[in-house]
Amino acid sequence: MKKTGKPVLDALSGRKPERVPLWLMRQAGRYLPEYRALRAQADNFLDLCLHPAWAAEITMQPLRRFHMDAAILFADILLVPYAMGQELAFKEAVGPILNPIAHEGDFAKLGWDVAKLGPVFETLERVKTELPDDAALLGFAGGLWTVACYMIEGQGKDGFSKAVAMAKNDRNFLNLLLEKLESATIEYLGRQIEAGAEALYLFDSWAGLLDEALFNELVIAPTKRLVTALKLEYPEIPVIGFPRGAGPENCRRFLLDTGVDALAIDSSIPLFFAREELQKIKPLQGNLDPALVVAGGSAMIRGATEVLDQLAAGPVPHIFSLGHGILPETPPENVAALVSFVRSWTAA
Ligand code: 1CP
Repeated sequence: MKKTGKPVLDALSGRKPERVPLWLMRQAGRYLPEYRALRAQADNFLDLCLHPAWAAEITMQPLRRFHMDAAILFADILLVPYAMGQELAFKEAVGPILNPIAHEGDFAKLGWDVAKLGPVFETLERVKTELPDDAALLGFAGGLWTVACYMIEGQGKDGFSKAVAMAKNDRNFLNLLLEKLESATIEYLGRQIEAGAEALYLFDSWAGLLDEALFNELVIAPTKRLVTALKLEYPEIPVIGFPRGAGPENCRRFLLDTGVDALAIDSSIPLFFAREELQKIKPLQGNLDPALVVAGGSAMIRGATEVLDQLAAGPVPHIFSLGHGILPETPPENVAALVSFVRSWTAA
């Protein structure tokens, strides 16, 4: 098979690239002063996402500063509910606030107007023209369960108890919502591919709230349907799944059953399990603890060395990244030190 010249895409198709591919989850954003400067010019975060010149610039910022092997579209998982007509605002120091969907009456009001996301596709088209030849362009969406959590709860919340209660007691309603999210997300991701996304990322950040049976029904099954639909039309576009907090065994079944091309693992997955049980199935991405990049110094280098020695030294390609998003308080110079360390690492 021909190499693509893009280490991330080579790794995702199972070919071992010349160097360990590297990008960091949530690499664009608040820890970068150049992001904060642009953010200050916009009235609110939604405007920033829907302004292609700004969003393209923010997507490129981490690549200008550090030698990353991928750019990830600057947008948010909550743009899907926005295009469904759910009221959405991002409040400073609070986070996203949505008008919660509590019963069928609220549900009936939801539509789907993909044209509202036209600026997102334009962002991808712009980034495509600026991207270095060796960097891959990643599109993304939220996992259906995670997006449903925010739609039901109306905000980010520890435990998402209303959504979890609905998962246990009011499945008809939740199933309707997931079906609607599924068709919307398939169209949204297809349009991202048409606009230039070369691989897709599915953030199921709240997958860890579900027990095994609910994880099967609300994470594995919908992800499988999503991946199957996308592969039917775009068989060459790889998909990375991120069922955060799911735990080792659920991750294994996710990787076996959903059809994703690679699994992003969070920092709680033991490296030994990752290497022996998960990497034997498909390539992995991860999983340095983001807190170690805040700490920097020898703790960060020790953590990165462990990840590389365990996951990047063997025959299966590995994408080096974090176990969750980079934290806003991360010093950019620590990111620079991490990138240069990963670039200089060679298997012992
Ligand atoms: O004021 C600001 O600057 C807003 C902060 C911010 C940013 C920079 C939000 C609000 N979203 C984003 C961008 C974003 N979100 C990206 C762009 C690419 C990048 O940063 O590199 C991506 C991929 C996301 C994905 C996202 N949004 C997730 C999944 C990943 C994860 O972190 O688990 C989730 C859960 C969201 C919801 C969301 N949007 C914003 C916030 C603060 C949150 C989390 C709220 C909560 O804690 O529940």
